[in-house]
Amino acid sequence: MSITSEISEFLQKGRMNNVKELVKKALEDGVSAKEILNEGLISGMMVVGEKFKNNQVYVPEVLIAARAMNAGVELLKPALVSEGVEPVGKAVVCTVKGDLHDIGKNLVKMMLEGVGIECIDLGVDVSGEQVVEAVKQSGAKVICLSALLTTTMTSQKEIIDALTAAGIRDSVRVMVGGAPVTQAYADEIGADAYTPDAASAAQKALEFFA
Ligand code: B1M
Repeated sequence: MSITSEISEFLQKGRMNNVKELVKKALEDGVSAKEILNEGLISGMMVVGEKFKNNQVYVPEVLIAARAMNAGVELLKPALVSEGVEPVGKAVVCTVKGDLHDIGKNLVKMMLEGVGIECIDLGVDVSGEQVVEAVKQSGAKVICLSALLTTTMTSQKEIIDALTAAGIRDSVRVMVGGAPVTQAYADEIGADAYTPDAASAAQKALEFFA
């Protein structure tokens, strides 16, 4: 088995220390940071994301895999910068105004990062003005809005309205999600995409950057 496949396997099992050791070893052996990232870390995270989507693994497994992934990425960062590997693109991620649930939002962020998308995480209880400001400052092209309450789904529309009012609606793709959100609701509020889970969100975001 190649060292990148081993990294992928350990990542899927959430074995952070093994991932760190093997990432260091791969770098020492002259494997490029890009290859370690794509063939090891990202490919492992894609497997976890797919299993999560199919209910073969659950939130804790995703969180420990993501922790292993983040540890591996940290070690790769200096080499990635010197190899000139650009992130796929930038996305703003947040839980909308009035809503404090952040577990799903964090999973979305991790999955996006897992496929190479740089995330600007605005946290929870985020207003349209904050999103507009973040988009202007970062140049992000994708926005992921999480809402877990029927009472806060409307904040997703308010954020889309704020983007329109600021004249930047057409320069971004707005993705919505969260337990009470549906495709029909996404269509109604003029979102560009609805995805039911974090893995699909990452896949959809990749399409928007293609
Ligand atoms: Co709250 N809560 N909660 N809660 N909570 C729910 C959501 C609820 C369904 C529980 C219930 O009554 N059965 C209910 C909402 C009812 C409704 O509106 N229909 C509810 C309520 C009522 C409340 C309070 C109002 C309770 C109160 O104070 N009376 C209060 C509100 C606080 C607020 O936000 N202002 C409240 C508070 C809390 C806690 C703080 C205690 C805690 C949150 C802790 C935290 O997040 N740090 C909490 C929790 C944990 C839950 C439940 C139990 C679990 C939510 C969760 O994390 N699920 C939840 C019941 C439930 O869902 N079964 C409940 C796991 C997570 C991985 O799933 O977030 O759905 P989820 O994310 C999924 C997808 O939805 C999708 O990807 C993820 C999986 O891949 N996804 C996206 C999510 N965001 C996305 C964005 C995207 C794409 C996909 O963008 C593109």
